[in-house]
Amino acid sequence: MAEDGDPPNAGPTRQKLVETKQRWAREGRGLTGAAAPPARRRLPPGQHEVATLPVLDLGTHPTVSTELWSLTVAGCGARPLKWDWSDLLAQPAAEVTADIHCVTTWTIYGTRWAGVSTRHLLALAQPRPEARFVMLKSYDGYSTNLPLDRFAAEGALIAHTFDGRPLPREHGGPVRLVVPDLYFWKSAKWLRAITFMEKDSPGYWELRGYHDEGDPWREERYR
Ligand SMILES: Nc1nc2c(c(=O)[nH]1)N[C@H]1C(S)=C(S)[C@@H](COP(=O)(O)O)O[C@H]1N2
Ligand SMILES: [Mo]
Repeated sequence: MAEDGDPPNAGPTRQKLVETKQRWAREGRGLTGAAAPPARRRLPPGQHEVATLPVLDLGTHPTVSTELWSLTVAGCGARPLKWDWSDLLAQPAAEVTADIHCVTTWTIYGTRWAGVSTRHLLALAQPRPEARFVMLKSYDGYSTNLPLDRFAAEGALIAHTFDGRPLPREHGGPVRLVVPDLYFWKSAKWLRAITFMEKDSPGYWELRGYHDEGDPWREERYR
């Protein structure tokens, strides 16, 4: 009865165990039915959750009325655009709900923004394919650079609304960028210009030791 290679004391007990296990295999015993590995954690490495959006900037909150605000878009052969407030409101509206991660280690879950998608802006401006980076410039003298594909990511907005209300001045109103996939310093408040670039060039914090790309999931805080 014993097959080749069976230990000499293999007997009826072991046979029963083998049959039971074969039945379990046929029945799929222990399978949860979960198709995918568990979703990745919500908090990027080194972050902690806060309940409300802090105010962080260089210390001056420029007063930019909606009458005086404008956004200039240029570079890399893009059709030069200059939007005033009514131009901005005339664009198709986009909304996003996103977790925001700041390099100073706070994270806030589920912030709600509305505005115009950067993809829509790109479709209008049509920079040449050589455009690989973007520089953002703000009314307080701030600037920040990011790769064009990060700027163009799903969920990236030129935002005029936060939490269902006009974006408050301290959070960059009337208009700021929101790029949820990168640390929040890439999301320029009081946005006034977007320039497409072939070659990368550092912005305010990037000149002062911050990472060039700033992906929170790769913990790209500093250079
Ligand atoms: N124009 C401008 N944009 C800015 C900054 C700034 O100083 N000036 N600070 C950046 C940093 S470091 C952070 S964390 C976020 C903070 O945005 P909040 O004040 O709305 O939370 O804005 C970013 N955008
Ligand atoms: Mo920040």
